[in-house]
Amino acid sequence: MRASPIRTLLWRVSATLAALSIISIYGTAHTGCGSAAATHTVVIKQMRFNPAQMTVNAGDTVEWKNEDIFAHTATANDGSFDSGLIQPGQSWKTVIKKAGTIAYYCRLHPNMTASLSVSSGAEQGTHAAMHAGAAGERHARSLSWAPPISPHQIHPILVNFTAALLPLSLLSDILGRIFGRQSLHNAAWWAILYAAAITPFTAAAGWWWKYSEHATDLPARVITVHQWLGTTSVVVFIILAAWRWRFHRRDTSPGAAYLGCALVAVLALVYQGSLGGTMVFGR
Ligand SMILES: [Cu+2]
Repeated sequence: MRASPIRTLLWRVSATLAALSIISIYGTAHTGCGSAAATHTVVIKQMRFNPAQMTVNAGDTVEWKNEDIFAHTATANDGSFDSGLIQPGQSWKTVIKKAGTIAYYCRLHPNMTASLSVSSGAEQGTHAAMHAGAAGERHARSLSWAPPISPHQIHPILVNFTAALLPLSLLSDILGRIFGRQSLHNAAWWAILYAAAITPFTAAAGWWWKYSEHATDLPARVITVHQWLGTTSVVVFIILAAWRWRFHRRDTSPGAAYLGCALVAVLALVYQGSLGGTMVFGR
């Protein structure tokens, strides 16, 4: 068996991950100021809220229009509003009731941050001060880190381990056969064992997400395929690890049947990742 298709596949997966990181890092603040009309529009375009800062009066309506190619949310840091998914071409609006500075962000792309300065009417003079305050908060948010506590934070983190360990195991076995190195086969065994151990947690976090408050955001058709493919892969990973153990125990390299099945599992994992990406980044 030649390694080049696997290498190509891994290159594509790495390139995709690198591109997604760049996309999520991209999108910084833009300074602007809205008018004092009763309805205000924030345009979401190219991973930005535009204007990033807007002054409104309490009781005004703010509408978010998504003119981007990705789905986004407008979610207040203080929980006072949450749009849910705004698909490309759609919009969402809400009445802002509370005065003060409301920082908000996109739950899918936490680097997308913006704020509303909500005046009660008598506070117009403090406009500049509010903007300065909002900017400070925005920068604090982009640099701050808090332990992941909700499933929509935990699942994407665990996914990385699942996504890395299985292809790593297969690649190690293939390279082990090419170079005749037992140490590579040992690496393949441990990688598949870790993959089988961590993937149930990845799937559990996914199910937890589905039954959490954010479930309404998830597109039904995609999540159905994603959840069952994910649950099936938990079982498949455990079977693969048990199968792989039989080779490890005898210090032999796995045969074509095992490698073929592992390759199918890797391809399913790539498809699974693309479904997850579709839900997070839109189409
Ligand atoms: Cu977004």
